[in-house]
Formats: sequence, C-alpha cells, structure tokens
Amino acid sequence: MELTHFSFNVDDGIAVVLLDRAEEPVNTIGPAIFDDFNTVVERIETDESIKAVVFGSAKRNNFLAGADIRFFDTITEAEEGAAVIRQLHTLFTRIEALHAVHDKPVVMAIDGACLGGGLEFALTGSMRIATDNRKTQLGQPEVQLGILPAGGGTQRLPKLVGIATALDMILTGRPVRPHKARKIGLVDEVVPREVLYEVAKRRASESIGHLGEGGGSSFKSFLAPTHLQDLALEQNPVGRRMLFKKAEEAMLEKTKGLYPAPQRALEAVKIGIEQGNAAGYEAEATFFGELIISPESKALRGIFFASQMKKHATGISSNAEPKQVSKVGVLGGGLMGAGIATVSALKAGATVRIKEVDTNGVEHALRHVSRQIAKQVTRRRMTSFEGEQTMNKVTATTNWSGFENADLVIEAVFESLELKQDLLGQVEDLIEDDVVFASNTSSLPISQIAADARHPERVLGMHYFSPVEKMPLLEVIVTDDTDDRATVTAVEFGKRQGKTVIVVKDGPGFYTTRILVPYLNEAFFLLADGASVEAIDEAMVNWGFPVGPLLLTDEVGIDVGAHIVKIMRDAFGDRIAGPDMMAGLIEDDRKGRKNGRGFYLYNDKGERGSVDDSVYKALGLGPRRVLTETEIHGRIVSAMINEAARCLEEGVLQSSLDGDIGAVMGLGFPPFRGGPFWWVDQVGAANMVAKLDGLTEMYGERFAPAQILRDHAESGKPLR
Ligand code: 3H9
Repeated sequence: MELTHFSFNVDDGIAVVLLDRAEEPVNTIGPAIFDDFNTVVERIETDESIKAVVFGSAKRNNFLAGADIRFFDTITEAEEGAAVIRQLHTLFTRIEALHAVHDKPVVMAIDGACLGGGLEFALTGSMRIATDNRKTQLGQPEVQLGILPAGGGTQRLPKLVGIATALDMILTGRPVRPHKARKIGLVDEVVPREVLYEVAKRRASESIGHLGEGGGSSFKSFLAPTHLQDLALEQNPVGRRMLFKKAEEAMLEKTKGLYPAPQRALEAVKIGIEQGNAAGYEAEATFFGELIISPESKALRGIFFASQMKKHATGISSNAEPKQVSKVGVLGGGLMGAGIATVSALKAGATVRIKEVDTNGVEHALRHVSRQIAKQVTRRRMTSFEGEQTMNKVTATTNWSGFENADLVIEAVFESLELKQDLLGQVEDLIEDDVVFASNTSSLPISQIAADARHPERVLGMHYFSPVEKMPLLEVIVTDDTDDRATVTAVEFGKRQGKTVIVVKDGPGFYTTRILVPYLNEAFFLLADGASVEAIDEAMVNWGFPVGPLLLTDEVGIDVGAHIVKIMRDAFGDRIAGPDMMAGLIEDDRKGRKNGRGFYLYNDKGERGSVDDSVYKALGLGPRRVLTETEIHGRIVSAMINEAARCLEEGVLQSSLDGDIGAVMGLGFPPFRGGPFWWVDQVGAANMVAKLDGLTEMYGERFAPAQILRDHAESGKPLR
C-alpha cells in the first residue's frame, strides 16, 4: 500500500492513521488526496487485524483545514462542483460505516485547526478527542467563503449538537474552542497535547465491540443534559418550525438577503431534518455547485487570498530588515491609544508604556487594557496567570519615564497638527536615532507632522481603526522621506498585533479616509437633493455596507467629520468639496452620538432611536422627496470607487489588491462585492466609466472618471 499523504501504523489491533500533506503548510482535502483516502479506508475495511482506528494529523497545530480553497477556482460548472461533493460524500459515508457496519470504532484525535471539511471528516468518527492547545478550533467557516458546508456538515452536525447550535455555527461561520466544543457535545474529551494519542488509542480500544454506538454521533455526547433539552424542543415539529423561522429571520436581518450561502446552508439543514439524510446530502451537493461559481463566493475567496498574501508582504521593495520591537511607547491612552496598547501587549507580546496627561487618564487607559485582557481569560483564550503576565507588561505614566527605552513610539493623541508636532519634538529628544515614530492620525499628512523632525526618515503613520481590538486593518503611511527600515518595522509589528497591513503613500486622508470623504459628501448632496436620512442610510445598508453614511457620521462625530472634510477640501479643492452642511449642524450643537444630538435621536443612555426630523431645519432643508435606492447607492458608491481609482493612479496605493483590502477591512465595503477594484472588474471598467460620465453630465465635475478607469475601459484589462 503506497500512500503519499498518510502514515499508517497498526499496533495491537489499532490503526493510527496520520494525515500529512508534507508539501503544504496545512492539511487540506481535495481530489489530490481522494485516492490515498480511499486506499486507507479500504485497508481498514478489509484488514481483519485492525479492530479500531485513530485518525490524526502529523502536522503540529493543524488537524485538517478543510477543502483546498485554491482548488475551488478550477471549478467552472455547477455540475462539476456537485460531482466532487458526491465523491466526497461517498468517502465520508464509508468512514462513518467503519464503526456502524464494520464494527471498527473510529476515534478522531484533533490538535489544531479542524475547520470546514476538516470538521466534517471528524464528524464521521465515533468519537472526537481534542487538545486544549490554543490553536485548536472546530468550525464550519464555509459561509465566509460564500459556500455551505458540503462534506456532510449540514447533516451530521445538527444531529450531534442539536439544530440550534449547529445553525449558529454554520450560519455565522464562527469556530468554537475545545472547552466550548466539549460543552456542546461536539467533542467527547479535551486533553493536553502530550497525551492525545495515548488517550485516543485507549478510547479506541475500549470502544471495540460496542457496535452501533458510534457512527457520527457519539454515544456520550448524546447523553449530555443540555443536549436532551434541545432534542425535546427540536423533535417536536412545531418547536422545530419555530426554530428554523427564528434562525432565518436572524440570518436575513444580518445578511439583508445579499449573501446566498447562509440561506442555502439553512435550507440544506432543513431538508435533511425533514426529508432524511439522502435528500440532505443531495441538497448539499447541488447547492455547493451553484454557490462555488457564484460571484459572491468568488469575491469572498478573493478577499481570503488577498489577506493571506498580505501576511507575506513587507510593503517595501528592498531587503531592509525590521527593527526588533519589544518595547512600545504609546502617547495618549484614550480609546485608540488604549486599544493600541492592548493589541501590542496581548497579541504582539510587547512591553508597553502609556503616557497620559493626568492620573485620571492613566487609570482610564489601564482599566481599558485590563478589561480587554479579562475578556480573553473569561473566554478561556488564556489562563488567568497568562492574563496577569500580559497585564504586567502594560504600565502608564504622566511623565516621559520609560520612553527612552522604546523601540517604537505610537502617538494617538487628539487630531491637532501642532500637538502632534510638539510631541514628536519631545520624543526625539529622548529616543535613540533608530527608534520609529508613528502617528495614529486619520487625516493629517505625515509629512506635515514630520516637517520639523530631526529624523524624518523614521516617521510614518500607523492608522488604526476603532475599536482597535476588533478591526482587522492597519494602514501604514509613508512619506517620501520615510526609510524602508521604518516601514518594514511598522508592517511587521502590525502583523504581530494581528492586523492585515497595507502600506500607502502619504497625502491628505491617505487612502481610507480619502475615499470615505466623497462617500460622505455624496450623502450630503443627496440630502440637499431631497432624499431623507432614512432613505440614504437604508439604501447603503441594503447595498451591503454595515451602516449608512449618516449614521456613520453620528458615530464618528459630526465635529470630527467636519474637521476631516475641511482638511480634504483644503487639499483637493472643489473636486472633493461637499455641500457644506457640517457647519449648520455644529452651530445647532449636533456632534452625533457623543452629545446625543445628530441625524438620529438618542435617549439618556445613549441608545439610538429614529431619525431626528428637526435635523432638516438645522440644515436649512425643505420637505423630502423620494429618490430610488438605485440612484442613492449609484451616486455614493461611484463617488467612492472613483476616488479609490485616483488613489491607484497617483500611487497612493501600491496595488488594487491593497485598495480592496483597505476598503473592505477598514470601511466595511461589502465583502461579497470584493472591494472597489474587484467590483469595477465585475461591472466592467467601460460600464463604470459610462456611469461616471452620465453622473458628471447630471451633477458636475466631481464625478469625472479617473484616467486609470478610462485606460482600463479601453484596454479591457482587469484592475485586479
Ligand atoms: C471547505 O472545507 C468546504 C467543505 O465544506 C466542502 C468541501 C470539502 N486551502 O492562515 P495561515 C494556507 S471550505 C488552501 O497563515 P494560521 C494559507 O493560504 C474551507 N490553503 O496560518 C497559508 O498559505 P501560505 C474551509 C489554505 O496558522 C497557509 O495555509 N476552511 C487553507 O494563522 C498557512 O495559513 C477554511 O476556511 C485552505 N483551506 O491559520 C480554513 N487554509 O503560507 C481557512 C490555510 O502559502 N484557513 N491555507 O500563504 C484558516 O482559517 C487558517 O489558515 C488556519 C491556519 C486556521 C487553518
């Protein structure tokens, strides 16, 4: 038996089969290993000396990461996709039958990622044992790639953990950690990595002779009390109908019906429950075929690969080496500063010194960090000892003590050029010549902040997004003077903080803020043209943005928005000027959520209510009229995309891929549309130009298409 992707050892009647795609960084499943897999199963079925099986992985921290996502791009027809899935179903059904039919219990020994098809494979076993390794996670992330679990996940998972829990995992794509997996009955035991195979072999041996108790749904898990409760509700047709209805409502509320994959996944679960496994598997295959060639899935896969590529990117073209950062100084312990401190200690493992103006600020900053760490402990992502150790890395002060040792200083104070310049000057008096200074500004040009710097080559921007702990993007901004060493230091440290990093050229608004301004401005133009606040925000949410532009203005702060819009207008002139409504709002003391007065009404607790109709009077606007959603999102999105294209044309962006990553991860551009450039490729650059030309005719030069769009319209070449 020649095997390329597995090792196979039989000891005392127990076959230990380890998957190892030696040539790949992680184990994945796809046609390339089907033959090997079938050979393994056949040997287990026929070799009488084998009484039980343990399946595991020869890779550290990785059990099986699911289907090989690269393979998906080779599928061009729905039927082709469905056929691959049927083949996989046959294989998985045979593995499930090893216990149920051949009386050979199968124990899945799981250490590391067990995702997608990986979990579906694990579900075919009689029992699952997982390690308590931090890298161990079990999940069905398929919807995040615009497909559904198609290796039996929509059928086996609900039977094991109950419909409600399975739907939660399948529809959100969120993985569970080992202890949670144990609690919901997904795994039977959680053990330290060191004893995984010893325990797995023992359990395999103990299970020999217990025919029928395995077969995909573990006997033990079935007896868990929470499980019985769920089953009582779920076995009752009325209860079940209610459950599916609620799950569908919650899903539609989130997806606005824009993502076909969760809808199909829910349908597949329902078909399996109501019509039986065979119908359920067939639904999986058919829906997979349909989804895998859908534009939504292609765009989501495009984002996955783009963010994987960014993990390897340094943002520079030379071989400059990054400075090793172990100590970070953070100026300002407000929401941004404290967030930066948190990810620097928690994710990057650095020692952090925060400087605040007074003891109140110090306390506030430390409390923020401590809360974030406590959350990790509660969620069992770290032990309380590790939590304490991490907290010990963070200190705060009202003077400059500790800053002289920093390897990197990140400034996160109020958006005032003078203040930032002044702080840079003071820091330069303290730090060594090779220490990098970063400003977390969202709009001020870095070259202006560095105007009087003694060492402008070590000054750059590190633009984080709020809340820092959650938002995945970091925009590193470099001036003509910034050297490669500083750039790569910021990029590598950003990655350690868990960020996807893009490097952009300095300029007003850099990339993300710059494309946000025309987007917000166009919302104001629409208000001036008679559209209502609700209509504008709803149209954008229905197009796929997480919030509408006017609610976003309330969230960011109308005063902050006005400040940014002014900076951009000063820099780019009328081309990027809005209808100048912010001043009227500020005069009417409207700053947004923070003072409870904005486009929306807020109660005493800061909870948002409906639109505040008095806002129109404050803006000097008359009665509203109906504008179609197509007109609203057509104008707003075109304004944003056109500005993104200018950023590419001017070299602010290093690539269109960065532009897509920045818009999706920083601004919530709908991921299923792939980002501004991916989207232009979908609609066609020629169509985009025609649309912008039409808008220019109607509304003026602000819509004049970027030259790069015209070039691509002419050449027909894609932007991505
Ligand atoms: C599925 O399973 C469908 C089924 O229901 C039905 C059909 C069977 N494919 O992230 P890392 C590569 S859909 C191809 O840096 P980490 C990755 O590109 C699939 N390649 O490491 C990178 O390559 P490179 C559902 C993959 O330790 C390298 O591995 N599964 C795949 O931070 C290292 O990755 C998922 O969605 C893949 N499936 O995280 C899982 N996975 O070094 C997606 C990884 O050349 N993957 N690579 O740039 C992940 O979530 C993380 O990669 C993982 C490791 C947690 C596994």
